[in-house]
Amino acid sequence: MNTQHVTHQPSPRGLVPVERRLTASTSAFCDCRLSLRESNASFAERKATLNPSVIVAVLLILFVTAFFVNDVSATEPSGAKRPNFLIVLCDDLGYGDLACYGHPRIKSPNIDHFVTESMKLTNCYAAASNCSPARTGLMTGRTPHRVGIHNWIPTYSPMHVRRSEITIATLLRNAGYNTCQVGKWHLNGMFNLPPQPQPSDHGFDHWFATQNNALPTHHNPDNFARNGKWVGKLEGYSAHLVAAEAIDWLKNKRDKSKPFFLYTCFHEPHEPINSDPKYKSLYEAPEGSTLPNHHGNVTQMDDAFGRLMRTVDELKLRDNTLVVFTSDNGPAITGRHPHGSAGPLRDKKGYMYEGGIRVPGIIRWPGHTKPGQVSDEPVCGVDLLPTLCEIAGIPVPQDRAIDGTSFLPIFDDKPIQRKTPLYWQFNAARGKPKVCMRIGDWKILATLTGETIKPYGDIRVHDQQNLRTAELDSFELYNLNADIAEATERSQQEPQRLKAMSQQLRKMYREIRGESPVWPAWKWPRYEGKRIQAYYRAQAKIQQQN
Ligand SMILES: [Ca+2]
Repeated sequence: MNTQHVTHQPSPRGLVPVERRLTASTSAFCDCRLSLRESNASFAERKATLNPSVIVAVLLILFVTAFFVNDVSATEPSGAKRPNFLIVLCDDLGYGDLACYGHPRIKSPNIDHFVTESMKLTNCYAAASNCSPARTGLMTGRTPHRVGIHNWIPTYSPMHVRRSEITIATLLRNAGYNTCQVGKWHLNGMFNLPPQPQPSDHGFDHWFATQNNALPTHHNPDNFARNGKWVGKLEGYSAHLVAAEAIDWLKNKRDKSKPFFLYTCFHEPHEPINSDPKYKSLYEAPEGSTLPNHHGNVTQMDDAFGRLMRTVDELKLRDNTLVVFTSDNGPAITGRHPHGSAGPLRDKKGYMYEGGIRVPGIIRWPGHTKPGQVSDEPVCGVDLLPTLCEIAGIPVPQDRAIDGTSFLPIFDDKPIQRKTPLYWQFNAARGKPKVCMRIGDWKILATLTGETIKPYGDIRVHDQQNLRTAELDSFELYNLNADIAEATERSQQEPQRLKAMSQQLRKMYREIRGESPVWPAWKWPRYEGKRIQAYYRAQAKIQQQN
């Protein structure tokens, strides 16, 4: 028996050995483990010369170990006492896309009300500037490049969150939580296909999901699967379909003897956008403008969020449920939908500047967060896993780098003491910088040597080689407290800070690059794009006929 060993064996339920769950229990127990390890070594070496006193000592240690194992299991908080976790993740909702974050037109009454009951984060970050990597960071507590999620994952791509990764859902399920994921998954290419792990393999008891976007649009999507079975064409709009499933699970399907972890991933307002006319009609715009569709899409999500929150109240779950509302990256702002907003931040989705990564973040946990409380402390998606682990009494995995830090101190208006700085990397990022790091008010960004990787879904051999060999090249430095728009580059005025931060960034970059896996070459079939284009062509034809 080696109590330090943590296995990497793949398992549908992941692995949290009892030994690991005990690591934070008592120092006395740690001492005991050490003694046991030493005793085992001695036992192996001296088994031919065992005497009764050694046997008694070993049995005594085993008894004490067993006592602590049982004791820790017995003293784990009971299901009823541990808080529930409800994570609500939007898709491409920018920092400025809600009324409560300053948008002048978008109507988001449910979220605006929710923020009055909650803590509002002004420095909340996604773990990346686009979908799959950001969701990877949220689920694993690890910076996504480390995990090998280098970019968004197209349908059928070999890129995926491997079985060897341990998600927060797996940790919570192993600790007795009932877990559910609804909406956009986007942690694999071969969604609902055998070669890659599915939501159930990454910790979810119940799931109702799409690989990426709701297709062909948010209206009447036909690409959902529920617990491994395709469900066919659905009627309605994605946000309400996703909320309805979450509500049904909360009311009728979950195991009410257990606390729950519900991960609700709305598709809105990611393209291909399609909003119910009742939400579009709330916005006046010139004929032909896509603004009502985009703004109405945020309102559509807001309405579904409101339904979900009302259910939490109806079921009297509010007081014992920690709710986190956030987004996976900044606004897309595309030719078809140029209406998203990053507020005062620079650039948008796909960039390393703040518009790509800083997002709305609202947390409600009655008795812990205060209504109307505002925190300016930087918090990131990778912090979710260590935070929920701390609340649930589960030690974070010790056999791998966890980049996030528990954000519990902010509930008491205290700063987060980070061992690992906030870090982002996207080799195919738009704009020049591909890597960045934030420490306190300061942010450093770096370009990379070598050929720029195109932000497409192909996996090319030389791109994979480039991921392994590119080095940090030139740097930019900003003080985000004084300059939220990243308008004034400060490296000339701060040479010492630039030197220290660039050295730290280089060290972290190389360590992460060394861990990141390489994927096989793969040609992107553009399956989703073809489906979406076919839908638009069919719609245009219908309009012509009318
Ligand atoms: Ca996204």
